[in-house]
Amino acid sequence: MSKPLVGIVMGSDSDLAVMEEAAKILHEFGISHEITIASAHRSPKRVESYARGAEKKGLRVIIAGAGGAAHLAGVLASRTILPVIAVPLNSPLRGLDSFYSTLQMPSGVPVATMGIGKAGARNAAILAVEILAIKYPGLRRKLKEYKRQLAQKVGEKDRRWKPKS
Ligand code: RP5
Repeated sequence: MSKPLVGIVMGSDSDLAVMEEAAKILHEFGISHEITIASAHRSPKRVESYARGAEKKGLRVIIAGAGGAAHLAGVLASRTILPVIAVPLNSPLRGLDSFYSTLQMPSGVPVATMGIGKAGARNAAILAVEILAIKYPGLRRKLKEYKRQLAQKVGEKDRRWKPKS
C-alpha cells in the first residue's frame, strides 16, 4: 500500500459511521488514505502533532469530521498549509452547531466546509479527489467518468418513474 495522500480525522469513534462514507469514495478512486481519531478539545496535543506532521509524511489533503462545538478542522488548519475540508456532523442540535462552528473561520485560516452528515462526508472525499486531480491526470479521467455515471443514474430514475404511455 502506498503512503496515504489523504488523512481523514474525526473527533470520536462515534463519528466513524458517517466518516466511513468519505473513506469509501477515496477507496473507489484508488486513493490511499488513513483514518485517525483525535479531538480538538479532549486531545489537543494529538491534533496539533497530527497537523504539524501531516505534510512531511506525505499527506496532501486533510478531511476533518466533528460534531457539536466542532473545532477540529479549524485547529488542524491553524497548524498546516495543507487544504482542510470539514464535515460538520450530527449533534443534539441537528448538526447546525457543528456547521456554524466550522463555517465561519477567521480570515487567513480557511476551511472548506461541506454539508452536514453523510452527503458532506462523500463530498469531502470528492473535493479531495478534485484537488489531487490537479496533479494526477488519471484522477481527472476517473472524475469525468464519475460525473457521467451520476448523470446516467438520474436519467434512469427519470425513465423508471415516468408513466408508461
Ligand atoms: C465531538 O463530539 C465528536 O466529533 C463527536 O461528534 C461528538 C461526540 O463525541 P462522543 O461523546 O460520542 O465521543 O468532539
